[in-house]
Amino acid sequence: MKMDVLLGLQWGDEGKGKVVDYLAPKYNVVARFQGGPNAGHTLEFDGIKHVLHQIPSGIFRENLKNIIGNGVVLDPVVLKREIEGLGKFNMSVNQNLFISKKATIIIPTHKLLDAAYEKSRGENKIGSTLKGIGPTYQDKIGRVALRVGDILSPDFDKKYTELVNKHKSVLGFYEYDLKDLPELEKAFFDAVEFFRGLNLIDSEYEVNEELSNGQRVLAEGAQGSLLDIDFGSYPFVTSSSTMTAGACTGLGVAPSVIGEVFGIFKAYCTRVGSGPFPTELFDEDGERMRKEGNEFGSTTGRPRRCGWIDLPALKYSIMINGVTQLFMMKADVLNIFENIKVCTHYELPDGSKIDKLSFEISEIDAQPVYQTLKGWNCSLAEVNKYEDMPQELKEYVSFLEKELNVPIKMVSVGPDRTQTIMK
Ligand code: 2SA
Ligand code: MG
Repeated sequence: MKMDVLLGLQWGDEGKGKVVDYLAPKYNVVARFQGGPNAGHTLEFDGIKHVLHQIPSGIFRENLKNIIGNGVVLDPVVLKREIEGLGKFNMSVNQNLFISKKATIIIPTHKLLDAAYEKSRGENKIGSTLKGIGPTYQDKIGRVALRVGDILSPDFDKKYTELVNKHKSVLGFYEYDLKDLPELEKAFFDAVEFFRGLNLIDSEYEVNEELSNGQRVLAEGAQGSLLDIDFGSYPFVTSSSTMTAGACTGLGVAPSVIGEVFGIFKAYCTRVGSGPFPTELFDEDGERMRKEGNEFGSTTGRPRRCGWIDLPALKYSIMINGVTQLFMMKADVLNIFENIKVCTHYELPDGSKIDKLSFEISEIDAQPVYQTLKGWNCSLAEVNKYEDMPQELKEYVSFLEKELNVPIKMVSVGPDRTQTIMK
């Protein structure tokens, strides 16, 4: 069996959680491969909204294994809270949640370092979620991090103290106040105790064995391709590989095993945090998108920046990920617009046009060049199948398919599971 991969093609918050939950009945395993509690995957069904941060979005479907892979950075405190939260819905998470012993652990001082680094950047802050993501990946690559398997070792406290002492010296350099640390450490060690009772496994064997046994595996990406550590608008990126290749390293699966690559994008664009965003709207239209789309960070509550769809950026994401199917989300948010703009190129200060995200693009004042399409400007509440979609929406979909050269197989017309149109 091949492993399918589902990714966000923009700056995150494309609606990946909803799609994973929708597709989950077709799969036996859903696995997260990168990121950590910076993610906020929102799912809605039976009138209840759920936000998942570290647990894969297949958790609400019965008889489905959910795996947190080695590429993830995991905060035990957040995980404990998430599992306890699901307990309220009678979810016996422990039966179908499995965690890689090779995943990296976020410790309290990683969060303090995240805050200290952000503060030191002044005007140039990344807009990090302050969940400790960057400093934890930094320690992983620096070969000093703690991994999930380490919590089972009798040396865990010693290893922890060694790492904390390193962090304290850096925090001292930044003159960072450590007054909150004892309280954070208490919660951390409580959560580590809880963690020891979870299913800690060598997930690369689990995933590969499931595939060999003919089971269907879906890899669930977090954040988006334009936040990728290599290909995003560096340094305004997250610290993990958010692309298809990241699913291979983050789960221990060979590239030849990748099957379909589902690219999720919004019918417009949002970004939370700093960094270039060529189609960003600072006017009334941007405000209307934010309000209609409820565009506020599901982890931090920060207002998201909003703008029109950006085709050069989407083409880039499709290229680096090898996307085979596109899913367009939040079409209903554009119901309110008479006209819809699509950025087809960027114009450079010398008047030339490009449609590539070159190394220099973020340094240059690239202005979006738009093509205007007629909006459908009506409710999509009664739309249950593709044929029922207003003509202008069908034309928007065909226009994008032609430009992007990949079929759009799903159009989401509302947050609920049921508001999903397959083509
Ligand atoms: P970090 O915390 O080091 O990964 O931040 C680095 C950049 O990556 C962005 N980032 C995100 N962008 C969109 N959505 C994310 N998840 C949450 C959500 C975010 C939230 O689902 O809404 O609630 O604010 C996410 N996670 C990281 C971040 O904004 C920085 O630009
Ligand atoms: Mg999100």
